[in-house]
Amino acid sequence: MLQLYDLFFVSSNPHKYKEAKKILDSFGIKLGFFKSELEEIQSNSLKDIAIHKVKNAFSKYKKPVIVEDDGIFINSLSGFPGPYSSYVFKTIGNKGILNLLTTKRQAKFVSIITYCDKKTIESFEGKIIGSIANSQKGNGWGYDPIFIPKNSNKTFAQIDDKNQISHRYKALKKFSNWYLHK
Ligand code: ITT
Repeated sequence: MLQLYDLFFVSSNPHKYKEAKKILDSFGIKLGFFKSELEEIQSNSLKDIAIHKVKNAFSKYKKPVIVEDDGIFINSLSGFPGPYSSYVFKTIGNKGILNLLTTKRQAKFVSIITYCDKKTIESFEGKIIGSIANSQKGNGWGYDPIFIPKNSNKTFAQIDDKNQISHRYKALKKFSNWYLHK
């Protein structure tokens, strides 16, 4: 069973896995899933957080793994919540974010994908620029109902092609290029 997969996504968040699996399928890479809450350090750097998480994941499963750390960075809030996006989502949520904002609504979503096997650790970054909606729109997970990618008037929760444009897609595309040629 386990050998059906090339590598494993380790995360507490099945939504992230489902999207990552679809994206990697399109590049011919078979991604399995270990649902696990990994040790998360506090840091201003998504990459440092992801590297810590991936070492924890590899030592747990002893198989090639990837982890992902994401952050939504809001310009008018000096990049908040950034690396604290998970905690902020669990505490004040989308409603709390909307209450903090006035007219300036530019934001970006960033994904760091970090791979680890016996020999290597490598990180890949994907970014998408956009803005925060005036209210929640659509039924997506996480910040999807409030994030509008640039050149669209719909939120991530309302569009069909999220997996072809997202921060996750861009990071995984870079990862795939590297992985398939290593
Ligand atoms: P891990 O176990 O993999 O760490 P997590 O959900 O805590 O899962 P992150 O820390 O990477 O993951 O995510 C930061 C927050 O951003 C978290 O609340 C996610 O739900 C949210 N998020 C990440 N990617 C998203 C996306 O594509 N759309 C909506 N919300 C997203």
